[in-house]
Amino acid sequence: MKPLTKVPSRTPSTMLTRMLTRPSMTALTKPAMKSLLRANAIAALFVASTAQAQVEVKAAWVRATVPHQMGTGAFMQLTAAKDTKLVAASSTLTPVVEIHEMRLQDNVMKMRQVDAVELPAGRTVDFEPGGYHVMLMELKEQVKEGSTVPLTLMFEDSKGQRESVVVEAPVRALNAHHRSGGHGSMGHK
Ligand SMILES: [Cu+2]
Repeated sequence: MKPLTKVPSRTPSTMLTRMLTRPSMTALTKPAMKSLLRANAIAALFVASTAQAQVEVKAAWVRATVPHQMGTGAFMQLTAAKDTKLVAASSTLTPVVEIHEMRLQDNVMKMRQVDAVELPAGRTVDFEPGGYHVMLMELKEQVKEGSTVPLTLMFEDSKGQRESVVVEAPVRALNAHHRSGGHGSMGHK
């Protein structure tokens, strides 16, 4: 697949900016996103398979990094129309993207990779600091506030049908929504 955009981009296109201001990001049902995808020569098949997106992605954001920081998290709210799982994530920012869960274990916040996150029908599942997150690893460049990070989320329903949803996640400051135990500056791997 051809990269959506060069990342991090200091000057997201006006189209992206418009999209980002929308409260809801069922991205591929939006005409703007469709034309954006076409403009970037993403395969037509990809658009077709996501035309009736079953998962709504809201409030996606990525935590900004400090220079030389290797990893950061992407956070969002996912609501599936029918029982679905998030099974993979990818980004043009880095080839190494994993789904992680953070939880308290013996009084220590620990992070582990998970194969999938269940999205029961109609229930919003929060990806947030201190919980589930999409981990962007082996970063080559600083992820700066004001830029956006393209994320492709791959979902699979109970019949094994897959669909992907692309979102442009704005980058927010390091301390945004910060909780103790957040791992924005934690080393990884
Ligand atoms: Cu992580």
